[in-house]
Amino acid sequence: MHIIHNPLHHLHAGRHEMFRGRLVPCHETPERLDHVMAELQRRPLGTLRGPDEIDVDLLARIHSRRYLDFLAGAWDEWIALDPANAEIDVLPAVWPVRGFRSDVLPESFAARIGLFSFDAGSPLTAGTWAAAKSGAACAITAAREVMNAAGANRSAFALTRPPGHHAGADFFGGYCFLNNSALAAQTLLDSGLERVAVLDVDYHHGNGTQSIFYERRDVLTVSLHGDPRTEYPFFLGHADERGAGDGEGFNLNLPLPYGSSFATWRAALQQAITAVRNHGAQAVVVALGVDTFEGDPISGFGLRTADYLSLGQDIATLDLPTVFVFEGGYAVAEVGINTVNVLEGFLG
Ligand code: SP5
Ligand code: ZN
Repeated sequence: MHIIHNPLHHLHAGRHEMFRGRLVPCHETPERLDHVMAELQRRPLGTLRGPDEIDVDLLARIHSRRYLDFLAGAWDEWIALDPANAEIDVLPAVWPVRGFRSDVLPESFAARIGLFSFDAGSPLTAGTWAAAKSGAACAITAAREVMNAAGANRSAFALTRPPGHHAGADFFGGYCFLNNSALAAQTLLDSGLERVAVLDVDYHHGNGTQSIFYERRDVLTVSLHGDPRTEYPFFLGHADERGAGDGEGFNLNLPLPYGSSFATWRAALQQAITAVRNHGAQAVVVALGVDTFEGDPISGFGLRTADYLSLGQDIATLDLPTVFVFEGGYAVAEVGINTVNVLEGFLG
């Protein structure tokens, strides 16, 4: 397996996220990725390297130009407002909801960061753009490796943060800025495939990925997640969202109740795998969050460490070129072993 890690990930290290009226320490920390790296040193599963240089034009295959321009310049704008801001993470506090205009780009920075986001839990820092861009390059590189490889080597892991599956074409949120899994899927298509699938096993619904591909039939999006009636991101991820226009029938949501066990979860995974197979996918991108773990501090499923081996084995039954992209998982001490268990189970 090709493992592409983001050497700049630590440049994104938010301090606080908004939770119940207070700023609390971020769950999405650099230590998460360090634990996966350490576990891969104990159990090497393949060659480890950094990403290729990529052109920002590739990001525009998925994201809007005005969003990319905003992200690239956001920190400088923040400092220009007040040099003392250098010590403070940026969090939005005002958003355009139903009935507001989103076509007019406001001059105000506070308004623009609201236009391009959907929560106050995803701090933007001095290094966010550099880290996210390098992370996106990891996902693109991983997809290219899978396309260039043959036989058993047709799998790759983009080991990167910040995560990506909540980020849409023109918004950030849920700790995500650039949609790494969507960029990997697009890269597979741009390299010659006609049908791919994104299988999202993170605890949270992959709202960004769903919205990016909602009206397309070349990318089947499938997500298993905590029921949005009670779980973040709340406003998307219901079972009746099946795609629209050309994409009708090409989105599958499998919401599961808070507290679901591995047995319940695994039955839903079988449904997801069947859907990927029926789509005729020529490759699959797995949005690999391990916040389904029973010990995760912000989630509510009951998967145990050994279950992640089975998860990987089940995905291997697809027998497809596979790009794994690291997403959530906040039980920091266990995130390495759980993630590497999936990859080891997959490799068999
Ligand atoms: C990629 C990913 O897994 N994103 C998840 C984003 C979830 N953000 C909202 C979580 C709010 C829970 N905060 C609980 C704090 C209790 N100490
Ligand atoms: Zn998650």
